[in-house]
Formats: sequence, C-alpha cells, structure tokens
Amino acid sequence: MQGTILHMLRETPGGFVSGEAMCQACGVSRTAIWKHIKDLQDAGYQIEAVRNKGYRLVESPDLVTAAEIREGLQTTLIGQSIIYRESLDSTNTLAQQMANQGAPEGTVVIADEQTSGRGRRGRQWFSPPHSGIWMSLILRPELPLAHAAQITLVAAVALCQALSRATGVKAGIKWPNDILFNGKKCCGILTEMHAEFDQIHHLVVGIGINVNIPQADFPDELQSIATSLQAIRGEKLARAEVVRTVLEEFEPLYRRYVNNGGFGSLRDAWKANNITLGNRIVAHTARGDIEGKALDIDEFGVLLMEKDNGEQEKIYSADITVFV
Ligand code: BT5
Repeated sequence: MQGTILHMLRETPGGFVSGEAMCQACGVSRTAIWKHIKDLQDAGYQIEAVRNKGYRLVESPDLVTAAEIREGLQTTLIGQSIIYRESLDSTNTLAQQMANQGAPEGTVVIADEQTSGRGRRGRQWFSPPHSGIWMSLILRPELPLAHAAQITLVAAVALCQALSRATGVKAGIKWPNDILFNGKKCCGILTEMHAEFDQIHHLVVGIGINVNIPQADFPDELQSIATSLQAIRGEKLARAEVVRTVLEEFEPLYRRYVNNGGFGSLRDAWKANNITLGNRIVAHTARGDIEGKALDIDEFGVLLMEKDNGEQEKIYSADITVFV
C-alpha cells in the first residue's frame, strides 16, 4: 500500500494528491492513509500535508526498500518479489533460508546494512548502512551442476554493463568475481549453491556494490584497493535506481545463460568487458601461485593462462592479481 501511495505522489511531481484519491486507490479509510503517510515520514520521506489539498512529496530519502526499487522496474522475472530488511547479518544467509523454503526464482533479498557481510573463503565484506547495495538473487536454472559456477561470470557481465551505465565511466571485470574502476574494486560477487544429484536446486548470487561511500570512509586496509560509484562519478547516486539498472541488465543475460545451456553464448560479452585477458597475472590457487599471461576464457568460464615456461594451464578457481 505504501508503494501505491508513493507511486501516486511521484506521478504528481510538485503537486498535491487528495486523501480521497488515495483512499479510493487503496480501498482504505482516510485514517489508514494518514497512518501510512506517518510511516513514510518516519522513514525519511518529506511529505507535506495541507488541509483540503492533500499530500505532496517534497523529497525522498535514498532508500533501497521494495517500494523504491519497484518504482519503474522493467523486469518480468528478477525482482518480482523483493524482501527488504534494514539490517541483516548477510543477505546471502537469508536468501539461502528462503530458497530452501521455496521462495520463487527471481526473488531479491536486500538490506541497508550487513553486520557480517562475507566474501569468498570466509573473508569479510565491508557493508556499512545507507551507502551500498547489499543484495542476493535467488535463481533456479534448470542446468546441470557443471554450469553453476558460471553464473558468477554472467552476473559480472551484467554488473559491469550496469555500473558503466550508472556512472558514465567504463568499468572492467577481473576474473572471476570483481568489478573494478581504475584498478580498484567497487563490486564483488559471491555465488553459493544448493544441488541435488547432478541438478542445481538453487543458486544464491550475492552482490555487493559500494555506491555512496566517500573514499575516506573505507577502512585503512581497503583504502588502496576499494572504490565507490560516488568516488568515480563525483556525486551521489540514487541506490534504488542503480539496483533497477543491475536487475534490468541481468535479466536478459540470465535468460541467455539458461536457454543456451550455460556461459558459452555470453563469452564474447564477457570478453568485451574484461580487464584480465592479455595481461600478466598471478593466479593464487589452492596449489600455490602460478605466474604468467592470461590468454583466454573458454565456454565454461575457465581461465587459460600461459606460464613463463611456455606451458598452458587451466585455472578453475583462484584469486588473481592483474598487472596492467
Ligand atoms: C567478494 O569476495 O568479492 C564477494 C563479495 C560479495 C558481497 C555480497 S554483499 C551481499 C551478499 N551478502 C554477503 O554476505 N555477501 C554478498 P572476495 O573476492 O573474497 O573479496 C573479499 C575481499 O574484498 C576482502 O578480503 C577485502 O580485501 C575486499 N573487500 C571487503 N569489503 C569490500 C568492499 N566493500 N569493497 C571493496 N573491497 C572489499
């Protein structure tokens, strides 16, 4: 209902919407409308109420609530259900629970802050309040297990395109799960999965984007390696709008991944957005560090590198350092 009220206020920019019109649209009493307006004001919306005129939206806060994200969202699958919480330990944890309980494909779990945001291999993800996008997508692709990890690469293409669009500055993908601007990380992806036999039961794609974090607000250990959209663009961005851009870029790529049986058909798009291939890299793998040149990525998303002794090596899983 709050979504309907906000929508009506936004449809009349600068003007008043009568309480009566809201009552009719929502099918509730004037008192109920007034209560919702109070709740919106408490959440930070500046709404002016004038007797005999109605309500006017003066200013909206930068929120990532379901109502804010839905406003004008152009997708038909991803984000049809949105679960918002002010604070969560990790959106991936709640998304996993909800997926296990049958939440539909395309469900988005999003929080204003995370108290235990996580990266890969038990690392921490800095997720302060009011300034980032910390969200998880629940997906149920009907694909064999072998294709599950490729979803990280699909999401990376979508994010790279979305963040380039949002800032007007070209972002780049560092294999496998980082989006960088000028060599600094602004977004990371954490895919977790649940499989039964050889089939994917569900995937949870966790996405962290630093949006309105001034460079000085990153902790010391992230100062030289992290950046935010605000730092790149030179001004704040509306987080809900960035979420919509991400979901809208992701949906068609996800459909291609599902309908064409994996990452192969997105390989060219990945290559067009990557900053990994052609460069010297060190792959930090479970078997130790491997140095050489990143040559190519295959249709399964595996990185091919040429070692300094001329031998070729396939990298399935690693952190990499790129020397540009
Ligand atoms: C990642 O891991 O990059 C995956 C990050 C996924 C975060 C999202 S937020 C929503 C969802 N819920 C979660 O709990 N997680 C997901 P990895 O490649 O392991 O990188 C982690 C490393 O990035 C850390 O060890 C730090 O060095 C660095 N780091 C931590 N926070 C950062 C931030 N906000 N921005 C840039 N770098 C960060």
